[in-house]
Amino acid sequence: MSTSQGEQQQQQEHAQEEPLAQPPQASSEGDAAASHPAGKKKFQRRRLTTTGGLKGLPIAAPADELLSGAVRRSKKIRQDMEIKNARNRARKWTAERMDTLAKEISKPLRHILDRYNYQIPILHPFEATVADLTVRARASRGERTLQSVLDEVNELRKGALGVGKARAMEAKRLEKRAEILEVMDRGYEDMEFLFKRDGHIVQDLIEIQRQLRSIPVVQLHVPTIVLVGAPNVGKSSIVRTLSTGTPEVNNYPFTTRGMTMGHMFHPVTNQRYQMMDTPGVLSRPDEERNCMEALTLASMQHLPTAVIFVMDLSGYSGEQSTVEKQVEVRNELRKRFPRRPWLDVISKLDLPREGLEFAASSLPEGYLDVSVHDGRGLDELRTHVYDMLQVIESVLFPPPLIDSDGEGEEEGAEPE
Ligand SMILES: Nc1nc2c(ncn2[C@@H]2O[C@H](COP(=O)(O)OP(=O)(O)O)[C@@H](O)[C@H]2O)c(=O)[nH]1
Ligand SMILES: [Mg+2]
Repeated sequence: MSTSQGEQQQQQEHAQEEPLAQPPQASSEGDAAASHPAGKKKFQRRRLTTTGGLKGLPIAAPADELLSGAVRRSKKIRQDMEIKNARNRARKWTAERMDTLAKEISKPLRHILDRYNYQIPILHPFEATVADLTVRARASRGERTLQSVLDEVNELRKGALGVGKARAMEAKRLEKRAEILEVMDRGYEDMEFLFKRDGHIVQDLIEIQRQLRSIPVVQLHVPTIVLVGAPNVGKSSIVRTLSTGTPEVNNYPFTTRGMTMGHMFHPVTNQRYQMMDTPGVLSRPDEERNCMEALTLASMQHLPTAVIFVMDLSGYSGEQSTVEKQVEVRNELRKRFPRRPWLDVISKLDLPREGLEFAASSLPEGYLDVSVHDGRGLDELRTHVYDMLQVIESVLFPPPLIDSDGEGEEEGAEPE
């Protein structure tokens, strides 16, 4: 793909992202237990200090399997032949079958609801943000949110218990054996009707589970360098060039654009580290930023990362990424994250540069010029990356960025 085609496509993809209805929660300051859709409880449990919490969420069985399993198990219940009176025997039989039918449906649903209510509020703050973005992206497509799905699953569960109870009670009031057994049949019919009408909600839950579980797990113990910058400035190209081996592409459920994740090894210590490309950030207020930008901000806020900020002065990055706007974003983020190990890189050295008069006076000091096309500056960039690694090790690991209470470092709260 030519440079300009690639640019156009990326610009379009970026433009298609829906703006968020609310400002992205890029800050770890808020109480996630209170602000997350699934987090109703007032008291605060300790947040996880590791990632991977979303993978631990249970998976629901499809509605038809749930129903057929419950029917099968309830129908295994036989009549109690010790009871000689046919009416009493039928009453007990009906009550037991209806009770089992309802409980076999309610129990697994209850288990799932409990696990969600427990797990979501204590997710690692980065994963909490990603889960939130996933759910919000669904809502912006007019699909149900996680909380409304969980509420409706709970209604289905209560409905199933209601059917079982009502038919068991009815059987107790009837005198004739034949009528009692008819009530049992109607109980099974009611349950089938309930599932035909509302069973789709279980499918919705499975769909959300699939999305949440597909979210890539970021390794917190491996030092990570994130490449941040406007769209199209050459971030992914730098990750690919510096990586050892083929970089992975991480896919997030709320965007069609994958994020490149490369691995490198320190030449002397052989220490492994990660280089992560992030979605482009535009110069605009947080309220107008989309899910992708929120993801970038969350990775800077909540992950133990060093930052390479990439700018492209060639004028080939498109209208949203003029030199002026790129400098604005750079300065905004630097101010927000003053303590991050940080390196400014200017990419595409092989291309002519536009707006140099403006750029010359406003570019950050100490930036590095590189071109992945002709290789200039890459050795120097590698050396800087190794130096940053030492800084990440000493600055970001002891003391940890994310403390045991799960509150991230309040960057920007104090001057450097
Ligand atoms: N001429 C030139 N083009 C580059 C260079 N680095 C990246 N590009 C091109 O710029 C476009 C965007 O690059 P990409 O790495 O996808 O940018 P990202 O959106 O910031 O990840 C692609 O078409 C690249 O081929 C470079 O050093 N020189
Ligand atoms: Mg990219």
